[in-house]
Amino acid sequence: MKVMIFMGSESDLPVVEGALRTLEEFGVSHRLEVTSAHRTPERTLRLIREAEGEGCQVFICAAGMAAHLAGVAASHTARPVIGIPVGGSAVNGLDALLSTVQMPKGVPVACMGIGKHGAVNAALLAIQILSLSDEGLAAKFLEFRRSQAAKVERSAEKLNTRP
Ligand code: RP5
Repeated sequence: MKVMIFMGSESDLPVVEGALRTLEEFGVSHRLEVTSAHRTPERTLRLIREAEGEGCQVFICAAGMAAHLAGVAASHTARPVIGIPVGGSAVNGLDALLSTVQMPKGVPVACMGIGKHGAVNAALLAIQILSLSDEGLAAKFLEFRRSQAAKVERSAEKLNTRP
C-alpha cells in the first residue's frame, strides 16, 4: 500500500472521491480510513504506524473546519503529508485552508486547494512523489500530462474552426 488517505469524517467522502478515482486510474495502491485528529487521536496515531508498516510512502489527509489532521499526521511521520482542506463550513473552507497551509516551520504539510480540485491534485502530487522511484508510474504521469495538453489543443482547434 503506497498511499494512506485519512479523512476526518465520513462527510468528507464526496471530496475525497476525486483522490480515490485518480489513484485508481494510475493503479496506485492505497487505503482509505476515517480518523480524526481531535475525536480519535489514538486511532490516528495507530493508523499512521500501521500504514508505515505496510510500506506507505505518502499520506493524504482531508479535513474541514479547524483542520489539524494533516498537521498532526505530519508530526507523527517523516513521510510526506499532503493536505486537502474541505469546504462547506460557515466560511466556505477558508478555516480548513488556513489551518492546513499555515504550518509553523519544522513540520511541513503540502497543502492543496479547497475541495474536489484539491483532492485530485493531492493524488497527482502523491503520484509525482512516487514517480521519483517508479519509472512505470512516471511514464503514466507524463502520458497524462500529454493527454491534458492535447485536450486543450483540440478545444482551441474547435474554437478556431467555428463557422
Ligand atoms: C472535520 O469536521 C471533518 O473533517 C469534517 O470536514 C468536519 C465536520 O465533520 P462532521 O460533523 O461532518 O462529522 O473534523
